[in-house]
Amino acid sequence: MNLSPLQKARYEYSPKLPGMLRNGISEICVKDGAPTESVADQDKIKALFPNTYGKNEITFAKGNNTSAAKKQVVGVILSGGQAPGGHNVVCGLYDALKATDKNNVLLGFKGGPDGLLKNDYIEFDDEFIDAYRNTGGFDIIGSGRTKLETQEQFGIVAENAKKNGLTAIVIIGGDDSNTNAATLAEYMAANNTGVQVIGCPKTIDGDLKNEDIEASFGFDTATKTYSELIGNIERDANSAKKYWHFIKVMGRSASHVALECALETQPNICLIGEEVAAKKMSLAQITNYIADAVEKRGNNGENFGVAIIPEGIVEFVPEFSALIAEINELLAGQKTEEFNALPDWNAKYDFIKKGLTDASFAVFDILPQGIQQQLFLERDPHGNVQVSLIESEKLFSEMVKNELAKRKAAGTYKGKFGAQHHFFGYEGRCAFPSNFDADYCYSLGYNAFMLIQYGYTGYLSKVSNLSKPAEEWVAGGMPITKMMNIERRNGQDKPVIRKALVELDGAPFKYFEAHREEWAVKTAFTYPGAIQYYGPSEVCDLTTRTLALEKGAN
Ligand code: FBP
Repeated sequence: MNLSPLQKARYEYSPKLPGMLRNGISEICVKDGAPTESVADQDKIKALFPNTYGKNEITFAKGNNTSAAKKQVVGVILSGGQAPGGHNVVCGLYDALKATDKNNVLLGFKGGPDGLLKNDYIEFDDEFIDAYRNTGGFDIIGSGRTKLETQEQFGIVAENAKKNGLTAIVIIGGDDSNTNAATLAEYMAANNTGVQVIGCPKTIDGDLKNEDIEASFGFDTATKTYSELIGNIERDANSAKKYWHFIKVMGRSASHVALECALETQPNICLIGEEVAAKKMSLAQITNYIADAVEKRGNNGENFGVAIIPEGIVEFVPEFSALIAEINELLAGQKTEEFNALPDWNAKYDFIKKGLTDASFAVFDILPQGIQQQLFLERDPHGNVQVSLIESEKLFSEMVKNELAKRKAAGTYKGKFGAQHHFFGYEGRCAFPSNFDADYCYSLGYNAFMLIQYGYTGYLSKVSNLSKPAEEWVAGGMPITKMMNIERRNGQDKPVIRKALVELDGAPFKYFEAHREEWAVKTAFTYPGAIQYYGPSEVCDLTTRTLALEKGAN
């Protein structure tokens, strides 16, 4: 096989473990912490998780390993969107399992939760694992988005676990997947299957975190990758001085990715969905906010700039969410066929006008035609608008263009406006993990096995103190139920992990808020450059500005 020089070099990289896990398996003991409670709805969550609720947080420490000797057969899945470092979670898990007893077995179930349902797996060995160390992607076993949530599915998983003699299952996933890990753990415990379930916090979106889980893995590498690209674009903008670049970045719901990229690159504009929702901003207000910066810069002779738009932004605009809900209603059931049979866009436009309330039609009517058509034509299998496909970078640039034309006619805007559009998402999800993600993920996997070995179930592998060097990281476990509350999903009350949105009184947003007026008008770009894997630690091992600010940096 032809390997790139970096790939070869990364195979040789030894991920750093937290100091407390470095003395070898026989030197890892458990320190019990306090019992836990769910973030809200304690009585309801307790009633739904009688076997796994309220357990103690734990940390590992250097000391005599007192876990019972037992042959372990562990199954692992990768679940949901790719995130850099997933391979290292599997490698860390494998290494800890084999270091404990070389007869232990790790099975990788293919294609995400489907692999557990179809009993489709491979058994890992050294050669297999070595080909994936410190590499990006989830191709080691693939991933999938099937939700493991029904009793019937749990029954099938339990059956397959029994067939393979599984003692534990590790689910590497985001908030939904770890919610399912908690429910599966409860099912396995309630049915005395003897199968433990452990979760690992993954998602580039950064929205699976709380005071215990400081970061989900992949966020560091993905945001560094996007920030490199945004910095390069900023330099191009500042060189050519002729374009405004509208850059959409991934993050299905929360705006953590956009915020981190803004902290790294100091663009002129960065929208934050959570702020838009809190201030109940309309599309026109957002447009004016961007147009004001373009106007001020243009009138200073700077007809260029960079605006970062989070992928999930439109769902945070109240009038837009109302419009989407009405469109979903308008085309429910048979009406989609009726709509599709209309001969041309004019006829469809009339149908839409008749079907929407005046308020929603007014919102619809100010959208560029391309976006209007997107709302009606690209629908998911349930007939709903696919909000994630909306090209919000084009939506806002078009609306800004129209607003600037009005300002030009009124004589207030004297500049020129030309736009370029970008979407950075898939570019970052499978990058070679940064040293931080390589170390963090390996530690999460290694630690997940220690939780298994010590008999825990329904726990999330937890590695904290992450803004410090790895030596000082703290390894342990947190009951997943601690992160749960009851939310309304598809018309039903469900126990779910609470998604971590950007906190408007949190240090990262406050820092951004304090600087953004200056960045909007001045050219204050910063250029993070490419991820560095080799070189001084302060260049290669540093994690995100978000985490640094959360931990008290200036
Ligand atoms: P997870 O929450 O599963 O980690 O996925 C996050 C994400 O990368 C989002 O940022 C993005 O909106 C979504 O996945 C895209 O997923 P897909 O490639 O399946 O359409």
